[in-house]
Amino acid sequence: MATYRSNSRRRGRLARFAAGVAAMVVAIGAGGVSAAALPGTILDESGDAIRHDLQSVSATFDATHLQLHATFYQDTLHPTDLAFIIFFDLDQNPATGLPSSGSISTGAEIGVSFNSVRNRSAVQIRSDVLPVTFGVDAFSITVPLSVLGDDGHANFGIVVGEPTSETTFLGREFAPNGDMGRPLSTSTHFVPEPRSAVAALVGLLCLVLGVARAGET
Ligand SMILES: [Ca+2]
Ligand SMILES: [Ca+2]
Repeated sequence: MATYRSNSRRRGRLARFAAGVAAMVVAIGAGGVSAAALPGTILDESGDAIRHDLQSVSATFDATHLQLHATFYQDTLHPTDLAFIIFFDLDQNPATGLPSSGSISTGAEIGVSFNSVRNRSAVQIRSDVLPVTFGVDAFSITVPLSVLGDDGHANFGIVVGEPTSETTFLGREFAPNGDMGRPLSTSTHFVPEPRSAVAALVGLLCLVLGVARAGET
């Protein structure tokens, strides 16, 4: 277990952010997951947490937004008694950001935090508040890159637990497990916007037609 203090009132400054995460008292670790993960996705094993047993968390981005999505093993997610922080090492440099502390956050410059005692429908990132959508055994968050303050290329990880107050929680589930106490190592993944793909396809089609017509003349 670990105690985390998210900074709803202590806006966004890294030193304060670091001080909160440094409130960790005990860290837990667990084994790996054998299945291969898609790019930008961390898989987590079943049964390593009694509540909020994380199955996967993904972070993908396009030109404008970062999409975060987490799934949980059946009936283990309880949104009304939930807290989490998704950490991001924005510059993908473990030497900057949060120092190694035995937590999942080494190298992180920022966190997307949720605490059901504080707000049951929104996450906080620095001083910004964004909606979170809960589904069956899952949640999703859309973060504008302008709010993230980054191009989307980052390393990430998550700690999930239960709130102990508006600003603190016990972290019980970590992903990736193998990154405990080590720099965040899982990269977000770029996914082109559909309209960009369509535009590229139309462009390719025009090119092919142009070549065909040139061949006819
Ligand atoms: Ca799990
Ligand atoms: Ca960093």
